[in-house]
Amino acid sequence: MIHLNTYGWNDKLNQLKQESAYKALSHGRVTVVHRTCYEVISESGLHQCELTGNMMFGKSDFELPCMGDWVIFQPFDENKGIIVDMLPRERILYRKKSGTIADKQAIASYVDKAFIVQSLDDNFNIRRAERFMVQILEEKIKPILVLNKADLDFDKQKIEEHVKHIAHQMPVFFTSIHQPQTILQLREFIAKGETVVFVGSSGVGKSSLVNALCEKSVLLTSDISVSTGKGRHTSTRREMVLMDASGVLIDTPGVREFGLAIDDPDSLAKMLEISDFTESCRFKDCEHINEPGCAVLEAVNCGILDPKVYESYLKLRKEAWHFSTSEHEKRKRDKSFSKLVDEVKKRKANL
Ligand SMILES: Nc1nc2c(ncn2[C@@H]2O[C@H](COP(=O)(O)OP(=O)(O)O)[C@@H](O)[C@H]2O)c(=O)[nH]1
Ligand SMILES: [Mg+2]
Ligand SMILES: [Zn+2]
Repeated sequence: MIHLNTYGWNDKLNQLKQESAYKALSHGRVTVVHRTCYEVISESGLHQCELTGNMMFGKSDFELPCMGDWVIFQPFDENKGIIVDMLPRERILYRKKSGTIADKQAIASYVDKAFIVQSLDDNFNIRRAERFMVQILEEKIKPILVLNKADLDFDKQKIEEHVKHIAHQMPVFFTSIHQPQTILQLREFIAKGETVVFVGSSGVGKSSLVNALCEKSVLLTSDISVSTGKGRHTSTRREMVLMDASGVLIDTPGVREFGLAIDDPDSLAKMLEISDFTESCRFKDCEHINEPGCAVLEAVNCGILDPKVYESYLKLRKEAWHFSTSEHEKRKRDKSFSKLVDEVKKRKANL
């Protein structure tokens, strides 16, 4: 029998299950999603499941089950099943679908920690780290900055200076797959039953870190795919792995665009640690751009606040505003469209 506690099952989830009309059926966690097939790990093992029509009806893509979701299913045959219900989602990591503004796609749910992985070469980019951090905090997930390839030459002092302003919001680890001690430290940071997602550009060592943490080759890294020339994009590729007697690790392919899906742009000031200043602005509705008595501008001018952090704040805020307005517009549009459909139906009925 498989103990689902190691996958994060707990009393709270069990209570949620009792509220479902299907509480008598089996439950499990989605470990892989293929187009319409979901691999679900349950107490009795792995099941290949499909959704009932009801579960699909009227849903946007991002509302369908994703990796990490807890579902209720009716098993049949030896290892098949039909998903009939899904427990309310929590702590979801979204990515913006490329080319669209408000369309989001769920990467994983029930995430406890997100390791933002960057490598200590050209890849290190504090602005990008801020961006990931803000998105992750918004989802109530704990961000951790993992600076990998610490065996390479880098200026530690300079890096520490760069991450200073966000170190309160997220712990920073220096790691190398060639320095076991650093992997051990990272490992101790992952508690039993916790779910950890690895995000960051391709090539920074996410899959290598997962392998090092599991002390075996559970995932393909770019080394392997280069030498065999295949395997990198196979659909059966596993992304969720269980670490021995500990947490659940989720690898993601390099996410180039990790758009902000934030509804509350004001929370940004807090995340970037400039809310101490915003509270001292003369006007309550100060936008910190050119208002008199703006404490944020003052802090920039007298060198307390790094102008780069300030710029980053403005940029992220603009994007977040853009997102929340377009999300709002989209809802309005959907509403008026369904109204139109209703009217057409009515008119037809009257003919
Ligand atoms: N020098 C060094 N190379 C690493 C380290 N971690 C990973 N790599 C290498 O970086 C490349 C990309 O690793 P991979 O795990 O596939 O990156 P991913 O795309 O983020 O999953 C591979 O050639 C790894 O061997 C590290 O700590 N130090
Ligand atoms: Mg990888
Ligand atoms: Zn201000």
